[in-house]
Amino acid sequence: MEQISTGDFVGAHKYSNPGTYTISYSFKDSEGNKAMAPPVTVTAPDGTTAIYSVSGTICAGANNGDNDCTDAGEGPVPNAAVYLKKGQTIVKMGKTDSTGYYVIPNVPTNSGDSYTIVPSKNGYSFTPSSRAVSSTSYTNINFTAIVGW
Ligand SMILES: [Ca+2]
Repeated sequence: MEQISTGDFVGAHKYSNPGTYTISYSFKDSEGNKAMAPPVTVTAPDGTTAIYSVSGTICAGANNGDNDCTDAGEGPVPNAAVYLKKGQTIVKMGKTDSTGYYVIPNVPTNSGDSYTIVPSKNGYSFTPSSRAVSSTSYTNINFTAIVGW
């Protein structure tokens, strides 16, 4: 129960637990006259929780999707930047190691959040240029790097 004493109705309430809440408004003027607005139901979503690590490989030449760059025709692309984006916003960044593997740990997610992974390295273009990531698809986010662009 919160009370906002006077003036225009401007209020905020933070729910610390997810769930569905009913908000009721009542108003009282200086003479004690009361009025009540119809209740409103709101849903507070799950809080931000770090639940997964996004990972994959960036290989030159080919990338057969088995999360390494050691198959015939494949070669690792080390030190490529890997951006985790939500819309146009970069949320986190990783980098490929000497084997072409990258991992971005502790990706914050609410249910329904979706991200993209966008790789970048001077002198290369990537196929595909970005890939979607979700809470059900976050490993083997692999790319093939092509010299030049
Ligand atoms: Ca491979």
